[in-house]
Amino acid sequence: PAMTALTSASAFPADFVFGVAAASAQIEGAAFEDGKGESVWDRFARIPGKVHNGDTLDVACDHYHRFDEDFALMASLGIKTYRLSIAWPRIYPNGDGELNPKGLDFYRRVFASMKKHGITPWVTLFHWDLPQALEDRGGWTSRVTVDAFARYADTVVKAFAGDVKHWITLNEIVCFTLLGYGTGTKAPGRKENARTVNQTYHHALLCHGHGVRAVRAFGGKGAQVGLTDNCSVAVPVTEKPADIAAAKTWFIDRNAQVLGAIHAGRYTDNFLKRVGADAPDVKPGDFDLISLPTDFLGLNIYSGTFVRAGKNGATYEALPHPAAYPRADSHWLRLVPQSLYWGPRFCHEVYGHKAIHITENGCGYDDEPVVNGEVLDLHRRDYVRSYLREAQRAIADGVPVKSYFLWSFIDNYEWEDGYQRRFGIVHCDFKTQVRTPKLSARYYSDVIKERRIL
Ligand code: PNW
Repeated sequence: PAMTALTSASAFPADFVFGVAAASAQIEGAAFEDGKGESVWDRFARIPGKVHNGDTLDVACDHYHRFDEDFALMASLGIKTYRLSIAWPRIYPNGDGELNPKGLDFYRRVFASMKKHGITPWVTLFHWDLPQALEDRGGWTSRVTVDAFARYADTVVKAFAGDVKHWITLNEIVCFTLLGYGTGTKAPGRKENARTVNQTYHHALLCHGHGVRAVRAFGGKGAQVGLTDNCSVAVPVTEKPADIAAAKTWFIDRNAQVLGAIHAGRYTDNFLKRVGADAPDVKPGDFDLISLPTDFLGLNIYSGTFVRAGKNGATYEALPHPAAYPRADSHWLRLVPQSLYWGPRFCHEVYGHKAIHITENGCGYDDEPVVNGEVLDLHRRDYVRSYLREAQRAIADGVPVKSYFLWSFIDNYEWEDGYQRRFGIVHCDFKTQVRTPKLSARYYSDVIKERRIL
């Protein structure tokens, strides 16, 4: 018999969106051009020992000057949807105060170029590049930042309502709060107490609310808005009911501060009990803003934690990954494709989201040389393929996963790991700025064209 029949490769729904994602600070460069203000990352990168190799964001992929070329390449690969972020310090160099018209001009040119190349933008309002001037006034520990964000969000949504229909308020609250103000591994690199850190979360939640409010007020007809969260994903060790129930309880506990609070319209009793005297200050009306209805939930999912039913009366047991468990080069990036099933499924079951977008998924490696004009990143091809299969399994089980954005289009500034850690499906030579599609770009391009796993 002919062996050409397709067996396991089922198609994605007709309206499923495939895209790629990136963030302003990581790709644009031009860190001090056309009136852009300093961001906390511009400052942090210059503190010795904070970023691998002392890499700065000054040039990055020089996307600021090469966006048209980048969109042409994207279009040639059949990529029709691109998630980007707007750099707050380009629009308001001091966070609030005077508007920088050249900042708006830049994104106007970006959206025009995308339109020309048939690419639809999905826009994140804040992807970690806080204006340093606001940090100097307290940063995320202060409500000054909330007021400034409200104004920034209004300005951006008003300016680009005609270009953008999908808005993401904030990217990964935990990364710029806990990691920026608690552990200090990300900008601004502060090490504050638990109470202060909880307050930064609360301010971030308020900004999310202001983002939703801004899109409702100025986004125009058909505009959609949601948060992108990197929720902690629990994967049951077996798919027996007891392990699934344990995983779900761990998931609810671990995500109480952001997703749980937004959903409940207040901090839950469990959460308040856990944080005790370190609970954030909440002003009357805060949660009216924070829990404004959204249109979707964005999830950045790279990995997951295995959980099983607890012993001796414990509800659950979360397991550390043993050293031998496969991972990418980022220490936190264990290869757990089932996270793309259980993450969306638990979000859907627990919070009832009607549309879930995978706003990031991908993997980073340090050593990916170009050989005969191609990076043979079979590791990334395997990663994408195995995670996509789990997204498909979620869809088959009735979980409303509506899109998949691969992180990232091009190798870029991987925060404290600098330029060494490569997440792109397109290789970037940071000396020459030459772009070279990797094997995974060809693979993903075929998947998008055929709309099924290949
Ligand atoms: C995300 N973790 O960061 C960010 O949204 C991107 O800007 C970043 O480049 C990408 O993923 C790859 O790192 C994360 O510790 C940082 O689990 C840390 C974690 C997860 C995501």
